[in-house]
Amino acid sequence: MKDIMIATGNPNKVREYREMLEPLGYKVHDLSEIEHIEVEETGDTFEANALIKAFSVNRSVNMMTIADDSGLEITCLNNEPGIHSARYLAGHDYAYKNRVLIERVRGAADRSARFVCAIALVEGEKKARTFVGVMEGEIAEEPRGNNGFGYDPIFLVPQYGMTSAQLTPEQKNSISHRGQATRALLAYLNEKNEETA
Ligand code: ITT
Repeated sequence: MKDIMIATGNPNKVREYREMLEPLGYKVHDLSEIEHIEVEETGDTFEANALIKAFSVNRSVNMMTIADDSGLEITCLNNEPGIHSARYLAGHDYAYKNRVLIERVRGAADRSARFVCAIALVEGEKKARTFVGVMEGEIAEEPRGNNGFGYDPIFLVPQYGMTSAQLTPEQKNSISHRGQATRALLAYLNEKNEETA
């Protein structure tokens, strides 16, 4: 069994990583197993912040560690909320944040948006890599769906004609930014295992 620590305080991310990694034989660990570590996301890119999170946690555990920094970029809002997605309109719930974003996009000719996910894999103090996934879509006219989390109810996935909150977990993972970054990570890990076999 290959052990992997998911360095995130977001239980929805943990769930999605479990859905994707456990069927492949990974033993998924999360932060509930270790003492709380305060991490400041001071980077100005998704990749930089993912590395900060993964390095901070890897120092306290004896297994490979991944963290992801992710967010929603809306073209007509200069790619906001972007790396500030979790902190955007802090103190308000996502039902409110999603309504505000729909209002801000109302009337825009270009409703395009994308979810971005950078995964950092850290295997030691100097051993790190990042993997990025992007899912392109549009901001919906109204929030729809109860699956997923965060901005999923307002993110329209063109190939399904549904928001990512209307997709099943399997459908979302098969196309999502996090799913794509995870598959790139897995390809790297498989290649590495073959080399050392
Ligand atoms: P950690 O830093 O502890 O991992 P976080 O939720 O603060 O948890 P981020 O800083 O990476 O993580 O912020 C990501 C935010 O982007 C997240 O809170 C959601 O608002 C949004 N987001 C990312 N992936 C998403 C997805 O698959 N569906 C909906 N919203 C997503």
